[in-house]
Parts: sequence; structure tokens; C-alpha cells
Amino acid sequence: MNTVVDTQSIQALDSAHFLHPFTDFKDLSSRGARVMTRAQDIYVWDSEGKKVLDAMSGLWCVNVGYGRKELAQAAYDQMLTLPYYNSFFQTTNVPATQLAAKLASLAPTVGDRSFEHVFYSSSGSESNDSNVRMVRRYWDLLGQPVRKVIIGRVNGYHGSTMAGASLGGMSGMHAQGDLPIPNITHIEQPYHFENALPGESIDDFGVRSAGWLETKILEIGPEKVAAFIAEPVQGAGGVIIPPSTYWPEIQRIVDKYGILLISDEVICAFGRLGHWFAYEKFGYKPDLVTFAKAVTSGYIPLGGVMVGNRVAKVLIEQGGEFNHGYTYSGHPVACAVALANIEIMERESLVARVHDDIGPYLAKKFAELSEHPLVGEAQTCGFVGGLVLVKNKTSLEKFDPNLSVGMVCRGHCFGNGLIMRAVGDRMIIAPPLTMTHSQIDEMMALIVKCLDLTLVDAKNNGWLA
Ligand code: PXG
Repeated sequence: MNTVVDTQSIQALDSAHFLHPFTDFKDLSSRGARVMTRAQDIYVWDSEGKKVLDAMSGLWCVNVGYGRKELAQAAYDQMLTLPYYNSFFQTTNVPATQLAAKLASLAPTVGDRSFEHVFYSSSGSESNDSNVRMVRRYWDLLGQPVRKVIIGRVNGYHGSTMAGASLGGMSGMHAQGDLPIPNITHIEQPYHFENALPGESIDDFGVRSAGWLETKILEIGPEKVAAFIAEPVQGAGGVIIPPSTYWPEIQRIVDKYGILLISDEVICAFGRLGHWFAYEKFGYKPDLVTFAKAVTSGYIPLGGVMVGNRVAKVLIEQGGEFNHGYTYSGHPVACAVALANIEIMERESLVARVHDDIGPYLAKKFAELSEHPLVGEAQTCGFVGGLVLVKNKTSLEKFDPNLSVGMVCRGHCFGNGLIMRAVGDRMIIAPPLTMTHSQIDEMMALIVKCLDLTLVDAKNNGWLA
């Protein structure tokens, strides 16, 4: 396929017509968007022929890597057979049914929670809207309609629709849409580096930060609380990995007050943390599990909710018609691609690879970054990693946010052929799960190089303490 494009004409069309997500439109228009033209394995190329190692898997999606012909073939075959039919009006299709059964078989039973049912959407945001609908319907059906409040977390990300952005705790998003919508509130995140008391151990902090949920429940009134929603590891918030004591305490609290637990695994499922679903890693028992992104490795949009038996039983047996769904719920092409994607993951044992091989290898290499003069802390969990850039390595004093040191580092990354994201001064990665050891080495060398270049800038500009 011809991937040669005239960069300037595409940029001109782009700035004339395309309003990009989460973008300062005027600023982008003045500089021109980077035009990506092709991808293979773990690399993407732009229209100027520059090759970049994609340590973000697109946007946390491309778990099986780029250029998988089988996924294209699955879409092609399905488009010729049945490109679309709806799943309203007592109708189904073969891939959607097979995928639902496959997902149910992959979702482990924990304690008294099992997952036999799937509700489909086309994205993580829509899936979380569906969660709000299902949670509130569940409590209505149980005769507790006052249980409406859903508690999320500051700096959590659950999407960009009205409900998704409300469940998330991104203040910038709330400020622009009169959000959150009613009956959604938030507690602080379990981020030891920022939120711990002086000298507080990680374990103690884990228990204390989970306790903020109990405080919030009591403040609202337990009889009004419907659910708690959280990401197993906060992704878009900057790869915030909770202390190991956090999730067990959260489980104790939701059990104590009988509230539903929603595990938003849009980033963390499908091998990202070394398990098909991340609740298994942390050992907690969700009632609803949001998925999207890597279910198709991002090759085509698909999302959904794994509906646990506790909720499914009530919705099925007592619910009557559920007045909610999307044109593309159970889209046959998206579901066919998901099946092919899961087949690749199984054949190549990608989940076990993260758990036993490349996850531990990345952890070892990434930990070495904490020696770097700019790095205050560097951690991984499965195949995500985050490090924090600091002004003073001893006191862990942070940079003035106005300096945007993270963005400076991100600029060096792209300039040197690496895509790494900056969330404030946290630099984060989520590479494809197909990475070899030598590709991990290649990525780590680039990260070190870009940290060194950022250090030079910091020294030259007098940013260090
Ligand atoms: N939940 C989680 C945990 C997510 O990470 C969504 C829901 C929403 O999914 P959709 O498919 O509606 O976008 C996400 C999406 C970033 C970034 O900057 C992360 C996401 C989306 C856009 C940007 O890291 N995650």
C-alpha cells in the first residue's frame, strides 16, 4: 500500500477540518499535526519517514502489536459474510455470541463472583455509561431506589462521555461540562508518592487511603451509595500503582456496606498486567468489569461490560426490558476481530509472557532507572511503567509544574524515536505485549538517552535544586 503522503497538504486539510480530541485546536493548527502513515510490530512511521518505537501501544490498545494480517482477514471475511446486523429485537449474530462465551470463559471466578454475561458497546466511555444504567437499575429492582451515588477517584479516568467524565476524577474535564452529573462523587487516589504522610509506609498508606472510601460512604449515608468504581492501576492518571494493602481493604469496605464494585479494566485487562482480567491479580471481587481497547488490540472499536452473577441475576430474572443499548452493541465485525485477537494472544501465550517473562524483565530494567539523577521513583506492574521526574533526588522535591519538564522529556522522546507519554512530570509506558528482550533493551536505552537530554536541559536552565 502506498504510504507516501504530502505532509503539508494533509496538515492543511487537518487543521481546516479535523477537531482533535483533548487538543488545543488553535495551537495544533499553528504547528500542524504529526501524520502517522504506517505501523509494523512495535514501530510506527510518520509521513516524513521517521520510525518511532511505540512504547504506548497506540493509546494502551495494540497489545498484539501492529501489522497482524489475521485481524484484517477476520474483518474482511466478516464484512463479506454479515457486515452489520443489530442485536435489538430478539436477534443475535454468530461472532457476538461466540465472543460473549469466550470472554465469560476467560473471566475468572473469584469467591462468590462469576461472570457469565457480557453487555456490548463500542468504547470504554459508553461501557461506563452502561455501568451507571445497570447499577441504578439493579438497586431500583431491589427496592432501594435511593441507592444512586457512585463513588470514583480523583485522577481516575473512565471516559469522556457525560457519565464517563463524571465518574472520572479529572478536574479539567469537570470544569468544562458542568460535571460531574448528579450523584457522582470522588475520593482521593492511592498515590503514595504524593499523598502519603511524612514517613508513612506504603502498606500503611494503602490501608489509610482505602479508608477514605469508608469515610465517604459514612458521609453520604451508606443507604444512598450504589457503587464504587476504580481502575485496578490508574492508567491515564499516570500509571498510579496501588499499594498491595489497598484492594483488600477496599473489598472489606464494599462488602461491609453491600455496595457494588466496578473494576474499570479498559487499560488493565487482556494481558496488560499479566492476567486476562486484572481483578484476578489483586484478588478482589468486582460485580462489573469494564473493557475496551485491547479486546481487539485497537484494530476496530469495541467495548463492553462483564456483568457478574450478582447483578446479572437481578437484571435477568426481575428486570423486564432493559431500556438501554447501542446501534453497534455486538457489532459482528468488531466481535470477529476480537475473537481473532484473543486467538493470537492464546496461541502466543502473551498473558503468561507478561506474567512470567517480559513483565519481570521490564520490572528489573525499569527499576534501574531510579538511579538516574532526575528520577524520584520508577515502578512497573505487568507491562505498564511509570517514573516521576524530580527537582531534587534526595528530598524528592517536585519541579514547578509551569516548567512542564514532563513535556520537555516527551519532546526528546519523540525526537529520538520513542513514544512515551507525560502525565504532568510522570513519564509512562505501556508497550505491546509482543516485545522481545532485545526490544525492551532498545526501549530502555532510548528512555535513558531522553532522561539524560532532559537532565542537560534542567541543568542549563537552572531548574534543579
Ligand atoms: N476507562 C479507562 C480506564 C480508560 O483508560 C476509558 C475508560 C474510555 O475509553 P474510550 O474508549 O471511550 O476512550 C479509558 C480510555 C490517556 C488516554 O491520555 C487514556 C484513555 C483515553 C484517551 C487518552 O492516557 N483511556
